[in-house]
Amino acid sequence: MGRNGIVFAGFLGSGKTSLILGIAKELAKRGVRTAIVVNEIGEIGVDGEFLKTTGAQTYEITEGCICCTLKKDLESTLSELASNYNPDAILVEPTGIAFPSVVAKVLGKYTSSTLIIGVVDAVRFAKLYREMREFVERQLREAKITAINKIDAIRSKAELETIAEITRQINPNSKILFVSAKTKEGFEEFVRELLAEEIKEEETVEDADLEINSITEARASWFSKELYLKFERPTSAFFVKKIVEEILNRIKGFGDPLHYKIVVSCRNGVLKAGITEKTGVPSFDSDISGWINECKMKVLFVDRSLPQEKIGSLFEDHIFELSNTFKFKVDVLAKKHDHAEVRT
Ligand SMILES: Nc1nc2c(ncn2[C@@H]2O[C@H](COP(=O)(O)OP(=O)(O)O)[C@@H](O)[C@H]2O)c(=O)[nH]1
Ligand SMILES: [Mg+2]
Repeated sequence: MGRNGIVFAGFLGSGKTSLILGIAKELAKRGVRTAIVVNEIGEIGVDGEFLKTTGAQTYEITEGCICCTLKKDLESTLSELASNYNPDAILVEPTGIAFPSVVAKVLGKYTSSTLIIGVVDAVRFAKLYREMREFVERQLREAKITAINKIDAIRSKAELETIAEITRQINPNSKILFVSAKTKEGFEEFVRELLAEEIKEEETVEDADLEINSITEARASWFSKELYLKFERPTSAFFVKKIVEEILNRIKGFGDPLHYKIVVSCRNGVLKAGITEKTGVPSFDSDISGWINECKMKVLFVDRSLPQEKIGSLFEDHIFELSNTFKFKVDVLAKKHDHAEVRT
């Protein structure tokens, strides 16, 4: 078997990381050596620790730093992992990038086959398609497989068919699969298809603008931060979950979320929670239990109506209030920027 590379395209919050997590677990079961490369908005890699729980070698490339260009960092990360880890599969999530084929082209230098998967958020498809039609179409046009995700949240078969029909018109050559990263419905077939595909990408966009992404297209702002929380006394995971929920709901109350996410990691495990719509409620992708003395908290808020400073001040005010209620001390962790493999 050669080395397979898979690029996950798709709008912010459509479920790319969740799908990668599920696939990495499946590949691990099959004994496939897997590496994951995620490219994050902001200076903090939020999902790395969450993804690392699959056992796959995980690398984060963070953006929002002037020393970075995605292409350069992707090259150096891939070259490092190819020689140090020699994986059979490399799963890449370039956060909301407009031209996945550019990423596939770079990836192709280190793999024998590359495949682009367009991830569609079934819940928000109509809204995103209405508001960012060109962006959505551009991404889907480059996909060999279109994964219509979050089918667990859609009750009507007709609605899913309509989404499929629109994506089919955008790209008649793409294979359409219905999946749920949450309930794993349709997942078996999805993984089977991924492993069966052996496609060398031919069409690539030369000199495409890597600055165009979900954030710029939606004219959104982002705020990210990494904190260290130390509780005065052992605190139930239930309350830590409550804190996370409170923060997400509070900021949502003021803003218009495209994707908010919070990852809490501690000795008990990793908790990830997120929200992708103003009308939505926080969803929990992984959980922790037991008693907690201290934890690391990484947050990323991508919002369409609040400027960065406003998100920052709302977050800071609220965490201060919560620290009084739930009795914890907060330290802001220094920003790291070493493009390194994720370590806990
Ligand atoms: N209901 C449902 N929610 C999902 C599914 N996949 C992802 N989500 C939620 O969508 C949000 C964004 O997921 P994430 O994987 O972080 O999206 P990404 O930005 O594309 O990487 C999270 O809050 C997930 O809980 C799914 O299949 N069903
Ligand atoms: Mg993600």
